[in-house]
Amino acid sequence: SPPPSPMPKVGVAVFLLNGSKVLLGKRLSAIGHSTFALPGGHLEFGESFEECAEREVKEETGLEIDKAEYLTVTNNIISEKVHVVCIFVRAVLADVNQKPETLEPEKCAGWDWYEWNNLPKPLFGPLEDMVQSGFNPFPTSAS
Ligand code: 8DG
Ligand code: MG
Ligand code: MG
Repeated sequence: SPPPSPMPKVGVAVFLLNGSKVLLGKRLSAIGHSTFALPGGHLEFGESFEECAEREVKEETGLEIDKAEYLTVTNNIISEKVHVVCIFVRAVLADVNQKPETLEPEKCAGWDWYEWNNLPKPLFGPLEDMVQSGFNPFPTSAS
């Protein structure tokens, strides 16, 4: 029988907003190695976007989030083998005193807060495309 056709995956990425800052980490995964990206991961069977956002942020940073809310979706054809439909969600910290931990050191060099108007470089491709298009994740105009 022919080899199975690859299928697009569903990703969920989280703009964790803290004042006018967002949480980013330098990726160590093959996809987007050394670029700065939002916490997030793949949607599991039966999950809502908000549940996936909560779970991935917790797994990757230890942080508890609140007010998870759908923002937008992008279609990311990253390579011949990687195609991810990415759902972007925003959220805030459940407890503003919580500090991010690097819980998946093989996938991320470390998390930090960055001013929306002074983002680090290079950003992960799909995130860079959104910033270039003028996308702003803040509810009003905190940035
Ligand atoms: P998992 O095994 O924990 O489910 O997945 P992961 O290893 O945490 O996946 P990921 O690569 O961090 O995220 C899944 C996909 O979501 C990623 O390959 C492409 C897409 N994606 C974007 N933009 C962003 C972003 O800014 N951050 C993250 N984490 N993923 C993003 O298109
Ligand atoms: Mg993950
Ligand atoms: Mg991830």
